[in-house]
Amino acid sequence: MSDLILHHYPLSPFSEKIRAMLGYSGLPWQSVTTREMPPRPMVAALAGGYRKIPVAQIGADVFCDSRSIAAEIAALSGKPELALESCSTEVQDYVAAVDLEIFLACVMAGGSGKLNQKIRESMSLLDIGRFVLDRINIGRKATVKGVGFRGARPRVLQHLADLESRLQQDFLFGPQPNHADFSTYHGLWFIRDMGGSRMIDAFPKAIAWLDRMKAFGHGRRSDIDARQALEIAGNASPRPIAEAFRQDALIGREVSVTPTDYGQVPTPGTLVAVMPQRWIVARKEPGLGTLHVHFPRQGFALTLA
Ligand SMILES: N[C@@H](CCC(=O)N[C@@H](CS)C(=O)NCC(=O)O)C(=O)O
Repeated sequence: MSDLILHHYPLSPFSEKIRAMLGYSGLPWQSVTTREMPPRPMVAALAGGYRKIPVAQIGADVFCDSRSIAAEIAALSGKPELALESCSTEVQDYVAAVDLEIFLACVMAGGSGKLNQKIRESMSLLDIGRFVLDRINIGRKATVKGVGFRGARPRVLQHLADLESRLQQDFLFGPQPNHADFSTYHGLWFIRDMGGSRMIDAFPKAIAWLDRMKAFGHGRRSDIDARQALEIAGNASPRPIAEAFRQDALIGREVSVTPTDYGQVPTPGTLVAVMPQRWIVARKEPGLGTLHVHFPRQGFALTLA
């Protein structure tokens, strides 16, 4: 059993990106199912203010954003192609677009009776109301507006046409998948497998690729509850940080790290590591002690408290 714990919910596309990576990696993992919107007190106890899902945990180290989580899966499974930082600049630029602009277009184009049915099955009426208000609120405050509802379907169709012409091999950038395949997968999974959309029907290579991705499954998952996950964090100490990452002039200062695109809730803490792709802040959580929370630098802002 690996020590990786994923906090996620079934309908979350970015969680599906990570679940599929876990399937591909073959790594056993522990699953904690969260609600579809805050309040999520157990996740908040680990990640501070960060409000997006998925969040992962290894002992007292907490990983925010699918890119930090992917880097951990890559290291644990010995599959460097899953870490975005191991990929070429071309792949990194592609992922930046597909995980933001295309993701938003997929979510907007994905609405359907089938999806509404799934939502009704997984949430109470009161929670559906809260969920809708929460997402309206996120949209209002977002700094990225995307293509909007009207532009979403044409944008997804354009993306599918691009995908169709890229797929000259089994995966997007070669015979094996890398981070980009999983970033592309989750938006289309949401549209086709959650929403039942037929948009992909005219793109045979994209269908075959999506089925290849889906066949990775979710790997070896065992379910635990959030209380057990917190107990694991409380009984662990954050892993040591190499001296090379403790040289920045801001080390030891009180800071906040906040996403710059949407869901911009800051996580305050003490800066303990500055890495080429990552910041780590230490926070003290009552009952759990010191936790180290990891963020990618790209798409996040660090400010002095
Ligand atoms: N850049 C983030 C995006 C994560 C994201 O947008 N997650 C969605 C769910 S798929 C979310 O948090 N929505 C609001 C919520 O669940 O509260 C990542 O790569 O993990």
